[in-house]
Amino acid sequence: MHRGPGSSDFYRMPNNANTSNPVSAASRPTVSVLMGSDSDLPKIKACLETLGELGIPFEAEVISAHRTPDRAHDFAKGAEARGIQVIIAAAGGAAHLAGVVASLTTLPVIGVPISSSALNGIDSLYAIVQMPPGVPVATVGVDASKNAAILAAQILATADPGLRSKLKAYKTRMAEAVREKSGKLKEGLGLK
Ligand code: AIR
Repeated sequence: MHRGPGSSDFYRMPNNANTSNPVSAASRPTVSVLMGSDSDLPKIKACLETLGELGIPFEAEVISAHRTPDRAHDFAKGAEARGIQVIIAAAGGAAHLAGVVASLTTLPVIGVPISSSALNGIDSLYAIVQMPPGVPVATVGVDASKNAAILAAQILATADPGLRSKLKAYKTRMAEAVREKSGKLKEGLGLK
């Protein structure tokens, strides 16, 4: 059974008042953000915020490859038909969610290793990154959920010139911020 974007177990981020490109509540999600547990949410917030800032409609859901394997299967099988174009899957520990989902869809899957266990994310990273040939998961760094959002945006931008412009503007702002920091640092060290 596929759960549609309007059903109660899907979470749609509300409009972000801080962004110049608010996500319309009526927009159909193109990115799905999965997390293995609600305890992962603090590490995923940067991903959700970045998607919102870029004006990308998204959905978010807790699905565990181990605790809810049937839901993981149903989600992966139904995502493409619902219009999802990129899947971000975050999990900690024995983090098999991204790999399981990737095995069931041809949509690009981005894995986010979460540092939620005693092994501080090394286990999650290894569980996600070493996929067998034929079933890739694009793995970002441990807890690097912002990068997952940017990579998802870059994938979508290959067919979306408007989004490409937003990403170019984002990179320009980032470079300006670094230049500013460098100036302040030199000033602080008396190297001007
Ligand atoms: N997890 C949940 N099902 C499978 C896995 N690998 C992960 C979650 C979370 C960690 O287990 O992604 O990072 C602990 O989950 P919880 O719910 O016990 O806090």
